[in-house]
Amino acid sequence: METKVISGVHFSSLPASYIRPESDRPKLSEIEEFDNVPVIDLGCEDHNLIVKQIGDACREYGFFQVINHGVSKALVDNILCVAHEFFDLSVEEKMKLYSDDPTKTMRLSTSFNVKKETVHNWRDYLRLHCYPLEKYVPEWPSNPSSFKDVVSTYCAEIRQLGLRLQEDISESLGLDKDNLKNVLGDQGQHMAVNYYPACPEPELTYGLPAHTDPNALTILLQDLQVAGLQVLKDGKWLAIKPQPGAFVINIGDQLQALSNGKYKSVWHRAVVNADKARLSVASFLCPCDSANISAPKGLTGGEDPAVYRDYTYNEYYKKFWSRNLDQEHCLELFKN
Ligand SMILES: O=C(O)CCC(=O)C(=O)O
Repeated sequence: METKVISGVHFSSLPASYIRPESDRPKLSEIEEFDNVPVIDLGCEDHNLIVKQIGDACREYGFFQVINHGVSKALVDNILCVAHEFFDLSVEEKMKLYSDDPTKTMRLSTSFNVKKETVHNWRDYLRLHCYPLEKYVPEWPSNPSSFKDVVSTYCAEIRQLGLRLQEDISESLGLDKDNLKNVLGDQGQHMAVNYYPACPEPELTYGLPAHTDPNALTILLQDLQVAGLQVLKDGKWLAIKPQPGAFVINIGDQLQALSNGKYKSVWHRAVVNADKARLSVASFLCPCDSANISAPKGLTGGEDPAVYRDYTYNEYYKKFWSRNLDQEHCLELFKN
C-alpha cells in the first residue's frame, strides 16, 4: 500500500517509509530566498542581449526564468486548472492509470522510482510522452474531459519555446544557432505533472530530493500560490519564489555535456509544506535515443580537453533510471 498514490488519502502523520535520516532533511527554517534569479525578457528586441544574458545565466547558475515567452496566460491558467482537476479525482479513478514501470509512455506514479528507492518522496506524478502528439495523445487521460485538448496545445507551444531557447543557447556558446538542435536530433518531449499533497511533517521528507535532469532542457511551470522549488548555489539551497508569467528553465545533463562542462546542469529539489498542496508542470526536451552526445569541436581541444566520453542518449537514460535519484551526478559516470 505504501507505494501507491498519496493524493486524496488522509495522513495524520508521516509514514515511516517517507522519513529521511536526520543528516538528509531539508532544514526548512534555514533556507533563504534566491533573490537575484536571472529573469530574461524574451520579448526584448535586442537579440544579442538575450543571447548574452542566457549565456551568463547558464554558466553562473544553470538555470534562469523567462518572461514574454509567447505562451499565453490563458493557456498556463488552463493547464494548471486541468492538472488540479486531475489530481482531485478519486483515488480509484487515478489508480486506473497507476504504474511503477518507468518504461511506460503514460502513467500515474508516486515518489520517484519506487522499485529502487529506500525512502519515498511526498509526490504523485503523471508522466506523459508528448512527441509526436498524434502518437501519444490517444493514451492520455480522458478524465477530465478537457485534459487532452489543453495539454496537447500546451505541449506544442512549449516545444516551440524550448527549441527557440536551444538556438539561443547554441549561439551563446559561440556555435551556429542550429548546432545543438542538430546534435540532439528529432527530440522527444516528456512531461511530469507533479502533485505534492500537503504533508503532515514536511521537515522530515522531500517532494523530490536533490537531482539534476537527465535530458537536454527543462521548462518548469510552478504553481503561483505555493513555493517549493529550491536550487543549489555555492553549496547552499535557495528557494525560488514563483513569479507570475514566468517559466523556470533548467539546463539538463546533456547540455552540460555538450557544452563541455561550461554550462551547469543545476542540482534542484522540491520541498513540501503542511498547509497546501503544490503543483508543478515540468516539460523535458530529450535528445533522440540515437543522438551521439559529443561536445562540438569548437568547445574542446587545447586547454579544454573533452570532459566526457562520447555516448548515446539511450545509454545515458538507461543508466539514469537504473539508479536512485539522490546518488552522485549521473554525468560523473561518463567522465573521461
Ligand atoms: O516541482 C518542482 O518544482 C521541481 C520538479 C522537478 O524537478 C522535476 O519534475 O524533475
